[in-house]
Amino acid sequence: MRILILCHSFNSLTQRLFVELTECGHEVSVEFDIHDRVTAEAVTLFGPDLILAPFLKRAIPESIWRSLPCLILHPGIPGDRGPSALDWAILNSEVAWGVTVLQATAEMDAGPIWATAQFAMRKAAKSSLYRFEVTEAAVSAVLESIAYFPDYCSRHWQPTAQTDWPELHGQSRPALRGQEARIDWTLDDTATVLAKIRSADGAPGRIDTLFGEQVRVYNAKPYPALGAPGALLGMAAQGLVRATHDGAIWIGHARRGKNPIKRPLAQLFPECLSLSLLDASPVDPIHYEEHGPVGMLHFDVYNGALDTESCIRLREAWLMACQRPTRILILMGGHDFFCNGLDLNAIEAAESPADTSWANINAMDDLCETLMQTTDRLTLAALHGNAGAGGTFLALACDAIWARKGVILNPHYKNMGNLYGSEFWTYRLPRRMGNTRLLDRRLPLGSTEALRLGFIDRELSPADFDAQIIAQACHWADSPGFATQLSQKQLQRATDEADKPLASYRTEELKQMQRNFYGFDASYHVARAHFVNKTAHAWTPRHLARHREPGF
Ligand code: COA
Ligand code: THG
Repeated sequence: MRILILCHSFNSLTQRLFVELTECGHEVSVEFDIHDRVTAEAVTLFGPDLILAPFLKRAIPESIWRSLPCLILHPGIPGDRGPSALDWAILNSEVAWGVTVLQATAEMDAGPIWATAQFAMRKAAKSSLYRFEVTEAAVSAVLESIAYFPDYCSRHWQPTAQTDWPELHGQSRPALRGQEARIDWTLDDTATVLAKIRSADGAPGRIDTLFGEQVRVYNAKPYPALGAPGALLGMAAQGLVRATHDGAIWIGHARRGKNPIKRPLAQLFPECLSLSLLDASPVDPIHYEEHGPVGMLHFDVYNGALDTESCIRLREAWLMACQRPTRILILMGGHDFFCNGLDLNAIEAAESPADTSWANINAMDDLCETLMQTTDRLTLAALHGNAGAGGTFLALACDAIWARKGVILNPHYKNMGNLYGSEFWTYRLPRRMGNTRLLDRRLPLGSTEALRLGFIDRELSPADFDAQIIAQACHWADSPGFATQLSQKQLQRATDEADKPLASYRTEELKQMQRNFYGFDASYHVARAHFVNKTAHAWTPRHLARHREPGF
C-alpha cells in the first residue's frame, strides 16, 4: 500500500510507525502539516491509498478527507476527544488508557473508529507514557486498521460510528494549558504534585513560582524528605527539593518566561547555590549496580542529552566500575532514552555555543575512548530507550549492542546542519557494517532492521528489560566461549591500534568538527537554534518526502 504520513513533526511515535509500515513492505512517504495547499500537493504527487496522521495538531481539510480515508491516531480511549488526551488521563489518575484510530471527519476526533488498543497507566511523565505505552498500542492499532483496508475498499468491512461503539467511556475534554492544574503547595500531597507536573512534561510544562518568578517545571521525582509545605529544602543533583504536605519532590528542570530552553534549575537560578546541599543519590542520573560477574552503569539524564559535566562524571563512574571484579560491564543509558548525544540545550544557552560544543564533544570522545580502552572485560551497550546522533555512536564504542524490540535509532548527524560527527564513528561504523551508508540515509532505523544490518547484536522483548539483560549477560559471562572472545577482542584492539591509533581517528574527526563549530558555514548553529527553539517547519526534508524526489 501507499501510505502518506501527515504529521506536525517527525517525532518518535511517527518514526516508529514509519519504520513498522516500511518493514511490512508498504510504500511510505511523509509530509509535514505546513499548509492545506502543500498537503493537497503531496496527495497529488504521491497518490496514496490512505493518509495516516499519528501526530497532528490541525484539522485535515474536507477536500482531502472526502477524497481518501484519513486515519487519525488519537492518544485516548474510544469517545475521548481533544488535544490534551494524555494530560487529562494522568491528572484524572486513570489506571487504564488507550489509543484509538479514528477516521477524520468535519468534527475533530468524532469520526468512526477503525481500531483501538488498551494499556495500563504507569506513574511517569506524559512524554514517557507517549514513547512507550502509547507507541506500542499505536503500532498494534495501526497495523490492525491497515489489515482492514482491503475489506474496507471492497465494502465488506466498515469502521464503527462512535455512537454505535459498545463501550464509549471517553469524553470530549478541552485543551489543557500550563497555567491550569496549578500546584497548591499547602494542600497537594506528593502524588498530586507529581501528577500535575508529569501531565505537562515534556510539553507545555506546568507553571509554578520559584524565587518569585513564574516558571514551567519538568523532570519531577519523589524525594525522601519532610518540611513545611512549599519550603525549598535544598539542592541535589542540579535540581531543587521542595516539601509537599506529606513529603517532598525533586524538580530537575525548568524554563523561564518565553525562553523555550529547558535547563537544570541550578543553572537557571544562581539562588539555588545558597541552599543547603542534600544527598544526590535518590535522584542521581548516574548509578551503578552489580549482579555476580556483571556490572551495570545507568545514566538516566533528562531527554538523553549528555552535557560536558555528565560525560566527565560518567567516564569517572565507568573507571570506578572497572575497579570491580566483573567480566562484563554494561552501559545502560536511561529508561526513556539511551542517549541523544551532545546537550544542545546547554550549548544553545551558553555564552559561547562554539566553545561549549567543543568542550562537550571532547568530553564525549574521552568517554568513548575509555569505553574502547576497557580491554580487561567485555563491554555491552543495552538500549531500553531510543538513541540518536552521538548517542548511537556512543553505544558503538562497546563490544556488543543489545536493544529492546521497538527501539528507534537515528545513527546519523547530518540533520543537525550537516554536522560531521565524532565519537570515533570513522573507526567503529565501517568495522561493524562494512560501510557508512547509514550516515547519508538520514532515516530512523528500527531495531529489527538494525539487527539485520548488524548495527545491533540482539533484540530483547520489551517486558522486564533489565532482568533479561542481567540474565543474558550473566549467561554470556559464564559461557565457555567467553575467554576466547575476550582474548580476540584484546588482539583486535592491539592490531587496530598498530594499524591506526585511536588518537588519529579522533584528530581527523575533530578537525571536521572544529570547522562545523568555528568555520564560515554556520549551518550547525542555525540548525541547532531551530531545534532547541522548536521552530515550526517550513518544508518537509527531501529524505522524508519521497514523493518530492525528482523522478519519483
Ligand atoms: N540535546 C538536548 N535536547 C534534546 C536532544 C539533545 N541532543 N535530543 C533530544 N532532545 C530533546 C528534544 O528537544 C525534546 O525536548 P522536549 O522534551 O522539550 O520535547 C525531547 O528531547 C524529545 O525529543 P523528540 O525528538 O521530540 O522526541 P519525542 O518525539 O519522543 O517527544 C513529544 C516529543 C511528542 C512526546 C512531545 O512533544 C509531547 O508531549 N507532545 C504531545 C503529544 C500528544 O499528546 N499529542 C496529542 C495530539 S494528537
Ligand atoms: N478531523 C480532521 N482533522 C483532524 C482531526 C479530525 N486533525 C487532527 C485532529 N483530528 C487531532 N485532534 C485534535 C482535536 C482537537 C483539537 C486539536 C486536535 C482542538 N484544538 C483547539 C482548536 O483548534 O481550537 C485548540 C488546540 C490547542 O489549544 O492546542 O480542540 O478528527 N478533519
